[in-house]
Amino acid sequence: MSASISVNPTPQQVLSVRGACPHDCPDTCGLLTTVENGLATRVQGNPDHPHTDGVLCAKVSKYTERTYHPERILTPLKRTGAKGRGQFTPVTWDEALADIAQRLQAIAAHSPEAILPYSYAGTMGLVQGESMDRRFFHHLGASLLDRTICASAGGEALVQTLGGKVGMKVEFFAESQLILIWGSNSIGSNLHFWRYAQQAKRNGAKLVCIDPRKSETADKCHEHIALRPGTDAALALALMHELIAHDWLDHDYIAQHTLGWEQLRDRALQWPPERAAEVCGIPVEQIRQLARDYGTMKPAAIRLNYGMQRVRGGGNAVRAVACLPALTGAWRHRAGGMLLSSSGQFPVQRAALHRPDLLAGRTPRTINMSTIGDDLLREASPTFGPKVEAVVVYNSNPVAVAPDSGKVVQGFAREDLFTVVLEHFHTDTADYADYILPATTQLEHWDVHLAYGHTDVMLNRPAIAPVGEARSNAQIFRDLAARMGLTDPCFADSDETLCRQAFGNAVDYALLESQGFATLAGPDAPFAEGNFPTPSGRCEFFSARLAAQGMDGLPDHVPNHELQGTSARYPLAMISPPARNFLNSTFVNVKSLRTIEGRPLLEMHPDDAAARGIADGSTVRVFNDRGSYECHAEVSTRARPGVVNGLGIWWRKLGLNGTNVNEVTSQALTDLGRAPTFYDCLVEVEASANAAA
Ligand SMILES: Nc1nc2c(c(=O)[nH]1)N[C@H]1C(S)=C(S)[C@@H](COP(=O)(O)OP(=O)(O)OC[C@H]3O[C@@H](n4cnc5c(=O)[nH]c(N)nc54)[C@H](O)[C@@H]3O)O[C@H]1N2
Ligand SMILES: Nc1nc2c(c(=O)[nH]1)N[C@H]1C(S)=C(S)[C@@H](COP(=O)(O)OP(=O)(O)OC[C@H]3O[C@@H](n4cnc5c(=O)[nH]c(N)nc54)[C@H](O)[C@@H]3O)O[C@H]1N2
Ligand code: SF4
Ligand SMILES: [Mo]
Repeated sequence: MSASISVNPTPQQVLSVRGACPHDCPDTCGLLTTVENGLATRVQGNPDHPHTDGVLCAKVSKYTERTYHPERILTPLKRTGAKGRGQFTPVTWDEALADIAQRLQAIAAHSPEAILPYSYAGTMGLVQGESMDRRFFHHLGASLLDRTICASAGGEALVQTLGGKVGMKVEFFAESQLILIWGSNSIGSNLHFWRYAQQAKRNGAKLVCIDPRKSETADKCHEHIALRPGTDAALALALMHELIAHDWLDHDYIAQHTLGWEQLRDRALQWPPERAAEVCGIPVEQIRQLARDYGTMKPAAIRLNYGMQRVRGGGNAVRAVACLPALTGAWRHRAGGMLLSSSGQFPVQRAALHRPDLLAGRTPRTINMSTIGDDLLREASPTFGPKVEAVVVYNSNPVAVAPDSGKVVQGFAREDLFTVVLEHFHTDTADYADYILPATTQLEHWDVHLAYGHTDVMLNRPAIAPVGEARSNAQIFRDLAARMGLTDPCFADSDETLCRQAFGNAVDYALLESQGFATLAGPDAPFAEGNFPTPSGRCEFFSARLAAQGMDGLPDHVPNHELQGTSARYPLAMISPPARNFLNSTFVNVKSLRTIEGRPLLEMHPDDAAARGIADGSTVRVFNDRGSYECHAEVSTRARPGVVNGLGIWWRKLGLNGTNVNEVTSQALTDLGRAPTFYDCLVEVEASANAAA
């Protein structure tokens, strides 16, 4: 391959520049951007990166459409209209930076914790996501943000059970005989794993999908187990019950490499398949068959994704599933075991990147990003601390993606809140900004990435010059630091220097530069001989650390906060999984992708629709005490009876009547990890009074 690489493409050249996909997706693909005369003309998958194999999803194949979008923000903007109206006027960088620096400094002088950074994984890059920004806010002594909105229930469950975000190498799923795809729509959200699963299928493997929704992935598996949302732990405990009853156990592995077997056995024996069938709402025979398959087909692998942990008992559910491979000794084989996230395997030098020493002994309060609605509305108090006076948002669109959006909107609409948003586009959140600062995209800046669905470090080189006056996030925080006169040399580190600091000597940077990726070393079957990164070195069925916090040391079924049968007013359980052509709320404004998605919709089983007189395609109102969401009904067996699927996450202003699905979701948190419970949500649905044609 002729990859001539240049950082500053000069005119009259055709270049092919290696990068990495920045999006919050397990696949972290290698990109190859064609640049002609300084313009990016095509973005393709890097054929030399094995996991990418030259293939991108539809979303990122459209990256030039997103990059050169006519609505791209090209200059700093200052608000001229009321908050939320989206009325702004262009200002110079000098004017914006001077005013922002002065406002933040004034707040920091009396109450640094009244400043709140708010960011997530709009880019997963370590430089544009967690480097200069952290240094800047640490220096100020701003509030810390608990970044829980996606994965912290499952993440905490893995830490407590396996010792970290660790698991199988994704490529070995191709050699499995049985694959359980559990709480994951792989075709939509983990395409490159699905390619390995397809290889396994061609080699004769059986694929089982465990998901309340009949997703595209469920369509392509041999079996689909459509359990009720929030009942996965009950299913996992019943599987354990059957493994015990039929002695499909690896006694030697259990004795040598696990902790708490006797207690777990007693717990599992309380879960005969009949009991779980009742809780999960599935046939008992399906559970028995699944247990037989899991107990007898080898090697057996589980691909969990985060879908199951967005309910009250999400942490326990992941813990219960994570016990299964140790019971059967599946870990002995490289094609056995499980994978939820591989991110804990990467030797990120976070102290070097974040520089927590800049806190200089201060311990600011921590605010949970999942309760931003309530927290922006809280007054000062001894328990909460000062009222939030300034929020700086980057790599996130909380007005669209955070739960209970009625509250979030109210919070961001506060006249006395100073809001700065670093963005590419006029998102729902940007509409509430006092200043919008134009940020570069992945094609325009340096970054370095870990992945949560494979084990390669990826380097991203800029392919084109910044569009308009855009600056990288790191540059913007560097500029703000300079305005404030911060002299620590760490505020002068360039983006490329930050790339090198992210892994220090733990990764061969020369290799990253020459081939665009570097594969982490590590055994093919990491837990074949135990060696779990837990305190005991074993797979911890029983977690002494949880017990010490007064929690259940064993996994259990923890029922949803909003349990069906307990509310006559809101009888339907709603889940809101991702739409295939959006990535969370990113890409909703890319017309070609929005056209494929069509319109905001709610999948509803024909029985539930008929009982409410709702016709396919009609406009409906989905509501509960928190709010009301308007969308189109899609009457379909993709939804199981009693459960509706509100596919996410539309921009409010591009949806119907300025609403999206998070109008109805709640700020209640999970059992572990302080995470949101998006899929633990009761609603009612009715034909909309506004039913337009
Ligand atoms: N195309 C696309 N890809 C994405 C995203 C996107 O928005 N669009 N989002 C990205 C992000 S941020 C993440 S975190 C990842 C992973 O994101 P995930 O949230 O894991 O998303 P999915 O892979 O769609 O899998 C979720 C599946 O879980 C199912 N589900 C819902 N409730 C339950 C339950 O209680 N039990 C079980 N067993 N299943 C349940 C849903 O129906 C859905 O099919 O995907 C990433 N990839
Ligand atoms: N109802 C419901 N709600 C959900 C979910 C669900 O399944 N159901 N999923 C949840 C999950 S898993 C997640 S991860 C969250 C995701 O929520 P967010 O992390 O907020 O993700 P996005 O909606 O993709 O918004 C990311 C924003 O970052 C911007 N961005 C991208 N790159 C850069 C950059 O380099 N610089 C700057 N300044 N900005 C950039 C993009 O333009 C985009 O507007 O949503 C959660 N919300
Ligand atoms: S969103 Fe995922 S599948 Fe699509 S290009 Fe990025 S990493 Fe690859
Ligand atoms: Mo996520």
